[in-house]
Amino acid sequence: MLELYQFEASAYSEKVRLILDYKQLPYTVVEVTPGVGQFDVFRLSGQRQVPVLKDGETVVPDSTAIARYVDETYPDRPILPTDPKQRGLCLALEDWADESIGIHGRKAMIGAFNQHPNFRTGLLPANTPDLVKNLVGAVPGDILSFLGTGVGFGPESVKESTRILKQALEALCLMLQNSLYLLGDHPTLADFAVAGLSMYVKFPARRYVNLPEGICDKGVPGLADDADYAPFFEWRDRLYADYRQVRLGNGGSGGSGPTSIAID
Ligand SMILES: N[C@@H](CCC(=O)N[C@@H](CS)C(=O)NCC(=O)O)C(=O)O
Repeated sequence: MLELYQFEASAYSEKVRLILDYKQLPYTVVEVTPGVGQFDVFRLSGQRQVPVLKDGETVVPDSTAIARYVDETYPDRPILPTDPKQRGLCLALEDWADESIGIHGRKAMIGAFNQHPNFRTGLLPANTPDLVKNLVGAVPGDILSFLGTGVGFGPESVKESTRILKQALEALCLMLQNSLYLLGDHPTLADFAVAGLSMYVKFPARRYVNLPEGICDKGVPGLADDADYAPFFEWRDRLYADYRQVRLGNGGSGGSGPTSIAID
C-alpha cells in the first residue's frame, strides 16, 4: 500500500492526493507533525519537507517527483501527455502552479486572514461559541498560532501577490474557455497541480480536505468572490466532484476542537 507522508493543509500534498485519487491508487496517510515529525521525514527521505511518498522500499520526496514516479510506475489513467508539445506545456504549467500560484496563494491567504476576521473565524469548528469567535476576531495571530509563518509579509508584498494571482486566474479562465481541462479533453498533471496549489486562494467547496467545515468554499476576498474568476472555480469544483474522494478521518483536525493547521 502506498503511504503518503503529508500535512493535511499542505497544497503540495493536496496536489498529490488529487493525483492518487484520479489514478484510483489506494493509499494511507501519515500525518506529519510540523517540527518534531519532520525529523522522521528527514530520516526517511533525506530532506524535511512533505509530501513524501513511500511505495514499499521506494521513497520519493517532492510533489513533482511523486507525480512522475506514480505515472511511470502505475501507467493506467496517465497524467503526462505523450505528444511532445502537450507534454512540454503540461510540465511548464505544473511548474507555474508550484512556483507561482502556490507561493502567492499562501501569501495572499495569510494577508486576508490578517485583514478579515470573518475568514479567520471560518477555521473554527461550527459549534464554537460566539464569544470565542469574537475573541479570535479581535486577537489576530495570538490564538491562531498557525499563522505564525505570516510574520514579515508586509501589505505591499500581499498586494503584489494578489496582483499576480489575478493575472493567473484571468489566464486560467481564458485557457478553460473552450476546453474541459487546461490541455484539452482530458485532465493532466497541469490540472491537478493548478487545482491543488490554488487551495489557499479558495478552499474546496466540500470537505475533501480534512479541515474545519467553516473554511469550505471560503477564500481570499477580491479573488475567491470575484465573478470574473467564477469559471475557474466552477472548473475546479467539477474536477473535485469527478475525481477527488472525500476521506474524512485521515489526518487533519476533523474540526473537533480549536484548530491549529500547519500551512507550510
Ligand atoms: N517542492 C516541494 C515543496 C514542498 C513544500 O513546500 N512543503 C511544505 C508544506 S506545503 C513543507 O514541508 N514545509 C515545511 C518545511 O519547509 O519545513 C514539493 O513540490 O513537494
